[in-house]
This record gives sequence, C-alpha cells and structure tokens, in this order.
Amino acid sequence: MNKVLNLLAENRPLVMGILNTTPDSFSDGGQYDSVSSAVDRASQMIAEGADMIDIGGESTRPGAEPVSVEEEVQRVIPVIQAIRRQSDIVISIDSSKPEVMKQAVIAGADMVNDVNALQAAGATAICAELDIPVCVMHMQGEPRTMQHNPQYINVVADIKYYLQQRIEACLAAGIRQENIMIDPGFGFGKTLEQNYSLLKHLDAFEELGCPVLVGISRKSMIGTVLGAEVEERVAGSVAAAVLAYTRGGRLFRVHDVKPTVDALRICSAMSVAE
Ligand code: 8Y4
Repeated sequence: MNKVLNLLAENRPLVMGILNTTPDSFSDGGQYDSVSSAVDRASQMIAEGADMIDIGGESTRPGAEPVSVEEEVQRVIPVIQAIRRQSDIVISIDSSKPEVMKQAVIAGADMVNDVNALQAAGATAICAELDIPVCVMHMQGEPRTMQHNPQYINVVADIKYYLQQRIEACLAAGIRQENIMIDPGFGFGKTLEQNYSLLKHLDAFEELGCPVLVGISRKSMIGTVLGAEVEERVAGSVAAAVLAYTRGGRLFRVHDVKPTVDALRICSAMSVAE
C-alpha cells in the first residue's frame, strides 16, 4: 500500500510541512546552497513531527508569474532526490504540470498536490498511470488575477460542486477513489468573508467521501484579522488548524510544524477520550 494511505489509516490528523524551492525562498543563488538549505529545512520539519513534506517550485502567490517545466524540474527534482537519500518521509509534489509530477514520482515523491485540480492536459492520466494519491484543490481564476473580485452564488455549495466534478474526472481517468483527497483552496480566489465561511462550514466537504486537506497557514485570512505580518501569524494559523480539525479537516499544510503538531496532538487526545 502507498505510504500516504498508510498514514491516513492511522486515523489521526496529519501535518504536511511546506518546503518552497522558489529562488526567493533562499538567500543564496547557488544550486548546491539551495538544495542543501532545502534538505536542512526538511530535516528540521521531520524532527518537529511532520508526517509529510510538500515540495513546490512554482509560486502560486497572488500576482505570481508562471514558471516553465524546465525551471520547475531544475528546482524540485534535486531536492526530492536529496531528501529521499536521507529519509523515507512521505514527499508530496506541489505542481500542476504532468511532466513535473512524473519526474517527481520517479525521483521518490509519494503523492501529487495540485492547486489546479489536475485540469492540465494529461494530468489525470499521468496520476492514474502512476497510481499515487492526489490532492485536488479549488481555485477560482488563476494566481495572477484570482483576488480581483472573486464571486460565488454560495461559496460552500459552489466549491463542493466543483470538487465533486473534479473527483468524477479523476475517477473517469482511472484514479482510484482511495487515492483522492480534496481541498477547498483557502485564499485562492476568495474574499476574507468567503474564506471564513469555508472554514465554518468545512464539514460540508466530508460528504464527498474523500479526506479533506486544508492550507490556511500564514495566509492573509490570518494576517488581515490580526493585522500581522507573515512571521507573526503562528498562533492564528494554529487556531485555524484546530478549528478546521473540529470540522473534519484531516491533513494540514503548514509552515510552523512544531506548534501545529502540538495543538493537533491535544485535539487527538480529546477525540479518543470517552
Ligand atoms: C502567506 C503564506 C501568504 C502562504 C500566502 C501563502 C495551498 C496549496 C498553496 C492550499 C493545497 C500559500 C501549494 C499558497 N496553498 N496546496 N498550495 N492547499 N493543497 N500562500 O491551501 O501557501 S501555496
């Protein structure tokens, strides 16, 4: 069985540590420096209790410009290979490009995390062929313009319908049901109010029958409420993870691994009590 499915079978909240390999994530430009700092960061997150590491080489921040396949491969593959040489930690490849997904899995990645929900030509087919778990996320619009006046009839119902359609597309392409995870995509074409509606009603997504992943860590839905810069958003992000857990969230994509792991351990301790 796949390592991700083994973790999910443990029936506890899982923490996915975020590892960015975009050049602006590192002080130095050199290839060796960037790979070794990425490996160090991964080791630190593993020591802090991360269940998996999500590795991405394409910035999906609002306003970000697209990156070529070659550039993305150059950034992520050496990092996946280097982490895999040192550890059997679950590795997730954060990419929307089928070629990057394939090379990442060959290099040792265990699952695909796609903010574009496998809508690129050939993406569902590659994931079916690789027979690996996938996370399909909702986004309205594209990163460059997604925060320009996002609109929904009903944000929860609209996103639930979209994810249902993507689950059906995955199944039709031959991806097995047990390999599908879903994510409402906090911050991806949503206003502050819409993000909080999604958090409040996260339990609605459980009906789709797939584990729910949430990525709220350090996002503007935390920073705006607190009036806090990115480094000052830890407690707010942990609170959001706990709230998401109470509404059925199963996997948590976070920057601050140790505080999130601690908070979710307390949640688990209560969950298993009489
Ligand atoms: C501060 C910190 C400001 C982080 C913005 C951000 C998700 C994701 C991202 C997510 C899944 C980000 C790759 C955006 N968010 N994948 N990826 N779910 N599955 N922004 O919510 O972290 S990148």
